[in-house]
Formats: sequence, C-alpha cells, structure tokens
Amino acid sequence: MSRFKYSVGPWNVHEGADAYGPATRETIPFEEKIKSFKQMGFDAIQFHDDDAVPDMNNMTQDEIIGEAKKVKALLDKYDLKAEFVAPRLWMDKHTIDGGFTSNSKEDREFAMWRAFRSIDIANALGCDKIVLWLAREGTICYESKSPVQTTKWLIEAINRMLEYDKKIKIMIETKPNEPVDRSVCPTLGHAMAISSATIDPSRVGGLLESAHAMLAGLDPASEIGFAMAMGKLWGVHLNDQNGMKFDQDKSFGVENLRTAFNQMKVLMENGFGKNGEYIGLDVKVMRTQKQDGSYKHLENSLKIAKMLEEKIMKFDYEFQKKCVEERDYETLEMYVMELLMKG
Ligand code: 3MF
Ligand code: MG
Repeated sequence: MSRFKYSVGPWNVHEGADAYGPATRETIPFEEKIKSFKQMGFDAIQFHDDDAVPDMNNMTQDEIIGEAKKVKALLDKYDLKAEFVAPRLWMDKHTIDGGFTSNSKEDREFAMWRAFRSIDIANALGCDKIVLWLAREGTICYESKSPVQTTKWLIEAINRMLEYDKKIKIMIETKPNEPVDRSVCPTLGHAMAISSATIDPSRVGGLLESAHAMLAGLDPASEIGFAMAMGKLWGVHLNDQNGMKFDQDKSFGVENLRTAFNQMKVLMENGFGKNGEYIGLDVKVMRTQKQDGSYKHLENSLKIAKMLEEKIMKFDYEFQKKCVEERDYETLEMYVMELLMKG
C-alpha cells in the first residue's frame, strides 16, 4: 500500500509521433484514458487547459466554464480529482515567440487570457493549482529579448494571476531548454526567486520534473530537497532521462535507479503529500510500442515508484548514522547499492 497519491496527464498516453516521424498508434478517447488511469491506481488527473476544453480559443468564458463542468462530472463518475490546470502556451500561433514574455504585446495579452481561463477551468474542476511550464518563455536568438525585461514580464504575469483569483496557487515547472534554447526560468532556484519577487510568495511554488533537472545538469533529488526546504514543492513529474540531450520522458527509474531512489527518499523523509500533494508522472511510452502497450510505461513507472517506496522503508537509518559518524561513506554507498540490487 503506497503512502502517496499519484497523478497522470492524458498526454502521457499518446500516438507516438516525434519530430521526425508520424504517429504509430491510434488516438484513445479521453474518457477511455481516465477509466484506465483509475484502474491502474491513479488518484488524480493533470490537465492542460485545452485537454479539458478543446477549441477553447473559439469559446466565451461562460462556454468554457460550462464545458469544464462536464469534465468535472466525468471525473466524479470515476472518483478522480483534478490536480492542476496548465495553460498550453506553446501550440498557438499567438505564442510563436513565447507567451508572457513574447515581444508582441498582443500575444502577451493572449497568454494572459489563456492563464485566466485556465484559472476558471481549475475552479470548475475543483482544484486550486495552476502549473506554468514556460515552454517558449526564453530565446532562440539571444539578442532578441532582454533577460531583465522577460524576467519582469514573467513576474508581472504571475502577479496578474494572483490578483485574478485570491485562492489560486501557481507552480512553476522549470526546464532549462527545449523548445527554447535558453529559458527565462531554468531551475527551481530561479522559480523560488521569482516566487519571492511576486505580490504573494506564499501562493507561488514549484513543480520539479526529473528529466528537466537532468537537462540542467542537476540532480533531481537535490532540486526537490531545495524547494522542500523553502516549503514550496507542491508537485513533481517523475520520469527519467539518459544524459543531457532531448527531453526523453522515460519511465521513472529506468536509466538512473539510484537517483530515482533518492528522489523518492527525499520526498518520503520530508512529508511530501501531507498537504494533499500528488506524485505526478510525466512519461512517454516508446514510439515502437504497439497499440495494446500504450499504458505500459505508466504501469512500469508506478511499479518502480512503489518498489522504491518499499526499499526506502527498509533503509537502515541507524546504519547510515554509524557510517556518517565514522566518515565511512564507501561502506554507506555499498549499503545503498546492495539495498537496491538485492531482491
Ligand atoms: C514538457 C513537459 C510538459 C508539462 C505539461 C504540464 C507536456 O517537458 O514536461 O508536458 O509537464 O505541459 O505543465
Ligand atoms: Mg512535465
């Protein structure tokens, strides 16, 4: 029995298209996906604004809220919660040069419209968290934007969201690059600094994705620990990554098992989940997978996470203390390796 509640987004089950090739699997309807998520043991669903309300750009605020309420009824039917809503600010023609930090004022206003509607959708779905994955907030040509101005625009946009809804909480999902070359807010350290510069730091925190930390050359467990020390880690996207290349969204733990162990360990030791936080997955199944294997990466990631929970329950803190007292870290390291490798 896991001590955590787990969440997943509908985009975790996808058709297999990548930058160099088309889809390899059929689209699975939204309701079928969430039904399967429930059967697999997930407790909550992560949403993009247009996962909940497709075609929202062509709808009024009332119409958007009406559609979102239908999705809430569907969640209720399967006894699932909504964890967060994230404005998808990277697909639209208005966000070619970024959203909140676009050089175009009109496009910055479009990004705000999507952010405000995301808050409306979150309220209709009964959740109080917005995620900002700042996909195109940065540069692909360094001289095209001022790093000072873009940082200020980002803080201003967050302030406007905090003013729009006095209860909403914002989690910044940091990523150093891809699709941009250089992001405005690449690490959780940056997110914490942005938080403290807003009008209500108590409502601005972070979401750490394992692969994103690795792309920044950082250890995800340390990023998690840093934000937890600030009381501001409100979400995670656990997955894995083979080195500093494109964002792979591999199943949790399949490349870096010890790092995965330490992510779970820091979450468990510091009471993650005590305020209702979910352990989120953000994983992609391999493009080679056939239709009937569309969920295998989720099953595997959940299984690995839960197996690591069990390992951590067995972690001998007395033995660790002794090794630390004796400054015998070689023995401590070997203890961890044996713990992970023994059945
Ligand atoms: C990209 C991501 C995103 C975000 C999602 C929710 C598509 O690297 O991780 O997944 O997690 O948009 O904010
Ligand atoms: Mg993510």
